[in-house]
Amino acid sequence: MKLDYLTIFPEYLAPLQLSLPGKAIESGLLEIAVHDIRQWAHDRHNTVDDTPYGGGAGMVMKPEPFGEAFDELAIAGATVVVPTPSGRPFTQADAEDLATKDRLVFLCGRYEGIDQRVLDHAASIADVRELSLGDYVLNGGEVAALAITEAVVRLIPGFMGNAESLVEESHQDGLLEYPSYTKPQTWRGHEVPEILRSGNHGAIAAWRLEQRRVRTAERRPDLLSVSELASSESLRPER
Ligand code: 6GU
Repeated sequence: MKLDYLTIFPEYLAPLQLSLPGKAIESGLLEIAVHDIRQWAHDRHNTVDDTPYGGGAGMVMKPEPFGEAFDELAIAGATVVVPTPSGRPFTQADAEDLATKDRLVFLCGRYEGIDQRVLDHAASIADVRELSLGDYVLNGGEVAALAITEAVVRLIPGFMGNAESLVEESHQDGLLEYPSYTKPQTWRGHEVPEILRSGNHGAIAAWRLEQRRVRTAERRPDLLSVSELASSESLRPER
């Protein structure tokens, strides 16, 4: 998979060369290119933003540098990912879909956003996905692009060392993960639950499933269907 990033803060994306993606780069599974949008700005100050038509606060990223970047990078046919709080919520399903693509081009906007025509033009030659990480505001798309990248590349076959930890995972089936424990058996007065040391694999699986349901009901009730909520032991009204 080829990954391109357009940003005015290329240093912000330095972590791409570290950690998990780093190994995938060395193995040739991933090819990563970070581009400073200012290289396609040609005035004396390499201006990439301007005041908004219609007035209002902040600055808008100008279209021309993006246009030149699109031409030089030949983005036609690519999947263009635009991290923005105005996007649709980014989910594991999006990550799974993006993991099947040959080429992702991330547009990292700063300021109040990118001129809409950049997105309209990109959509005429490529598959554009405007995605949000959640209901809060970041200063720009860089950190979101890193998060989306990590969610995607770990799904590429051959990327993760441990295939099992991919399967048995939160959000694959709509429930949060069960709590995990390792040695020692007692730590600072806290015990590993007895059942996990019982050797009864059926009972352990049942306990873990119940933990997942309780956690999900407490922390993410939005993930549970009405019927699952009603059948959850602790939440059923007493009769
Ligand atoms: Cl994807 N981008 C920015 N700039 N802010 C965000 C976001 C994305 N998701 C939540 N806030």
